[in-house]
Amino acid sequence: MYNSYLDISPEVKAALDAHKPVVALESTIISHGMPYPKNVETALEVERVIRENGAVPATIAIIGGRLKAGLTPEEIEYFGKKGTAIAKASRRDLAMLVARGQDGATTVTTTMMIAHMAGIRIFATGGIGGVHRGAETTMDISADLEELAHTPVMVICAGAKAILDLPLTLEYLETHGVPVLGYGTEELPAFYSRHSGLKVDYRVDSPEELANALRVQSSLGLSGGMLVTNPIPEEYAMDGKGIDEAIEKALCMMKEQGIHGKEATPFLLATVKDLTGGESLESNIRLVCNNAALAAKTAAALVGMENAD
Ligand code: PSU
Ligand code: MN
Repeated sequence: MYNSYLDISPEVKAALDAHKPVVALESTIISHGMPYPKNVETALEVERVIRENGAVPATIAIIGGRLKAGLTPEEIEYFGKKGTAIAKASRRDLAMLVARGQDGATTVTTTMMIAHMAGIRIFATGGIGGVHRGAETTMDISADLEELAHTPVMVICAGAKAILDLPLTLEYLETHGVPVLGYGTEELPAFYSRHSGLKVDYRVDSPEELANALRVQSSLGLSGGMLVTNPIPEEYAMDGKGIDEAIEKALCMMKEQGIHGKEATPFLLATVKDLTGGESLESNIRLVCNNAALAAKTAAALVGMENAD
């Protein structure tokens, strides 16, 4: 699909033209999700994991008003260093940032949009946005859920953080027709934890099964995305009280400080990280790499099936 505002990097373009596997990655996780320089190290490591598993990484961002699919290591360094000084770009921000020639860190929403424009169908990240706790009064529901309802990209994540109302997030996804798949599990993982006590819609056990599901969804002419929830590897999981207490405390602090809107998620992420120390950051990095490996294998399985057709 041609879009005059889109720049696909030469490596990503060559891979797409040759029907080779490509995996999209977001940039908000770099600028707003982790501190510098760990964010840059992680972004580069995630790209390496994707290559090791047979796919080409396409980190997505907005730079000087251009939509980018595929960043150079220098561009990743720039995003990591500028951090939260870069605008967090959701769907409503896209036209204004492009019109003004500004930079934007793409969330799950805008990464899905730009991946779709570029012809990339699989996207790996850490956690998605969802329905916030207290949404019945704040109406804070992430645009990520709406994007999953409309844009045909498979998002591979580790579930959603318990800063959100997970049961309501599942209800919202059901209403909007988004399949929630569990990789090797019937239970919805909750980011740092492998457990939430909630059920996914379907358990899926191989990259081939994921790729086939995406192919069928597309062949059926269904327009939305698919959400794959891949539990954090056992050895990095942080079950139990520490993380729950940190989340409760972060939610209280947010209320006290009157933080809302687009600041809510970055505030909660940073506060939970501060309260739990470096351990949660390390878990976060490991789960993103785990998702990147699964995404690369799924992208490889997808093109394998298509090239055999
Ligand atoms: N959840 C995480 N890590 C993240 C995000 C969410 O555990 O980095 C980021 C993603 O970019 C996601 C965005 O798309 O926050 C959601 O923001 P909001 O809740 O404002 O829609
Ligand atoms: Mn929000």
